[in-house]
Amino acid sequence: MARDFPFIPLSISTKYEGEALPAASKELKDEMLQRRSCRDYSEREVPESVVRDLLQIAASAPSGANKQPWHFVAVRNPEIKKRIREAAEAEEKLFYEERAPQEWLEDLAPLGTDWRKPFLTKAPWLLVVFKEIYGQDENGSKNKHYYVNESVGIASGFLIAAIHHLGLATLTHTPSPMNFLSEILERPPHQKPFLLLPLGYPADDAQVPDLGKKAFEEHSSLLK
Ligand code: IYR
Repeated sequence: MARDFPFIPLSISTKYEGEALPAASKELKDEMLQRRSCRDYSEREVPESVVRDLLQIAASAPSGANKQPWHFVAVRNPEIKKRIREAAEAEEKLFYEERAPQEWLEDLAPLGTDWRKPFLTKAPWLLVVFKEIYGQDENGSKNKHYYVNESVGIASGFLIAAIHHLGLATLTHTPSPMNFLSEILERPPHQKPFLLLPLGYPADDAQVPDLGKKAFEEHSSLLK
């Protein structure tokens, strides 16, 4: 096939043969099924190079027309984390005490959450994921982005899986509304807050709610 753009060989070769493949998938499954959203963090430092690697992994995700419609802001500065916590807790207080419908509050009850978000100052890093609703080059001209929510959701999944693989903890926190993140982090109008992820080691005494996942037949159908 004649192509107008350059192609290069795919640099993935067969990694597992025979029984090694099912053994590897089981090992990976067992590891991934240990992942939990964590709200209790240690103050132990996570090196900047680790955060850079994690964000490069997230930014390697597939995206619509390879537009990479995301921007990540990693916050370690205690003053900025404090401002984010105060703004998030103000929104959350309104959510829990006024905005949330009864059914939503009942659905959240098993999670044991409330408006207090100590993890926003305790975790050594806050990773803020922005979606870019359109692209903008240096001279200010706009270009289209495609499947933005899908793309940024996939990138966030890469990030969460990589964090877990390193034995670190995170949580997908979505204070609503979260425009305060654009103001505090001084982001341009084409970048909209998508997700807020604390990153750190879990606290030694961290606890998580005793929740289960759906059985295979409930979440998947295998047609043979
Ligand atoms: N944003 C609130 C409420 C909340 C909503 C959902 I959906 C959750 O899965 C968990 C919490 C909060 O962060 O507490």
